[in-house]
Amino acid sequence: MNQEIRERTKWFMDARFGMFIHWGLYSIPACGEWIMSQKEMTVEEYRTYFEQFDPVDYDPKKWVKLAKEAGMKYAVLTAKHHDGFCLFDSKLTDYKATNTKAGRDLVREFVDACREEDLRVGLYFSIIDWHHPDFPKFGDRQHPMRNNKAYENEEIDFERYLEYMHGQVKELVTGYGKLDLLWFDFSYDDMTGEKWKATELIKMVRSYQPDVIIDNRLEGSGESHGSIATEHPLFYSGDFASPEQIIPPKGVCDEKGEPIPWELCTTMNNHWGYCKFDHQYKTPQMLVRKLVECVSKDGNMILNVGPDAKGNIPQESINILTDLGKWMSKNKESIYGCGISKLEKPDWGRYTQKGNTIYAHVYETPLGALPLYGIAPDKLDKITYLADGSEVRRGEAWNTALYPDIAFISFGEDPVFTYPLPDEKDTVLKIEL
Ligand code: H79
Repeated sequence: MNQEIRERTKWFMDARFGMFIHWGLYSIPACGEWIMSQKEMTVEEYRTYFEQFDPVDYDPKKWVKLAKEAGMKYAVLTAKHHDGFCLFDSKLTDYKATNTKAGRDLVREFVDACREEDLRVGLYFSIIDWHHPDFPKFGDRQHPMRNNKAYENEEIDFERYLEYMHGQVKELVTGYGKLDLLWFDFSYDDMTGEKWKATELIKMVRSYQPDVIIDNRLEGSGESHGSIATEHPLFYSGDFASPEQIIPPKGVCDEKGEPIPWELCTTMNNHWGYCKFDHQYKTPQMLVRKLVECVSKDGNMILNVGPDAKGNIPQESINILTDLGKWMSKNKESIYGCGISKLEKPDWGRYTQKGNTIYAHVYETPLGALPLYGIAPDKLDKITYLADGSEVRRGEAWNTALYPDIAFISFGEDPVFTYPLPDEKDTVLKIEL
């Protein structure tokens, strides 16, 4: 990874935890953000939602406060998703929030809210656009991006589309102050890199926003990291990899095996956009563990919410965020600025590390004393419960002689016996070497 990327992504790698917000016209039918494509709707049919859009409860300050209370350090909003509807006041289209009942630039308010609450601010921008007449929508019935039968006879001028797309990106990077992050989505098949005139696009973006962090999807997708994960990244390969709905088994490295910045993007239930019938939410405990998993592999997690048509984040999501916030308020030190540990992954949980401090995330009650694999007894300086700072007792194996190289700890009175974890949900030990 080059020095420039390392410097620009410093805040991002330290932040570790962000909020993704998928919101647009699709929150009205409430079946996820792909409904236009899945139902093979025409632009005219989908326009019904444009006529209906009236987010009376839109108050991005509320969203941003929730993110902050959950311990998130940045937030990314869909300025435009695949359906082409703009939450911002683009001069290049009428298909925008300004022309709906909302009557104003919703991106502007979001950006302002983030800055007010001291959150880093990012915008998601779909390079796919199902609304623009010059964007291809048909051609391969097997392909999710090219299966809208309504457009069987389409005749398009892709150059014209690119001019539009580049123009909108320019509006975003020139009209909203300093942006911290841009999340382009996504390349597929041969629609990648220079097909989007990616070099020209990135040059333009960088001329206005030299420090903005850019994802890798002008070249890659959820399925391929692109050349960012090789020894010779292209100019437009981006600053971070963006694995979607999966944590890579070993994080993300380049060909030399050097870690590169990456961010898991994931949903709380199984949809990005608001979906009224999807109540299959992950538990807060699972999400905490996924965050820890990312950090233990040098990555970030951006967790999605899909506000409803009025602009409210679903109560289920609010409850989850509140729980995450409780955990983070006690244990954030094991997340921010932390990364992969030099120690091997323990079978009872995870290690994260910052400098000489190890954070042991203990998931299971041990058989006897807890073996701190990889840490010799004489290497230990001090162990405390991160949640309250109280000291943790040294333990020992029943047959310590067999394990002279492993430090043990005990959760109770007797150094060799089993005790339940102080709090099964969030036992994090701070170990100073
Ligand atoms: O913005 C979110 C998604 O809409 C977009 N990227 C994230 C951040 C995205 N997710 N998946 N994809 C793009 C690739 C396409 C997946 C598909 Fe499907 C599988 C399209 C059709 C089948 C997912 C499932 C969407 C509809 C059904």
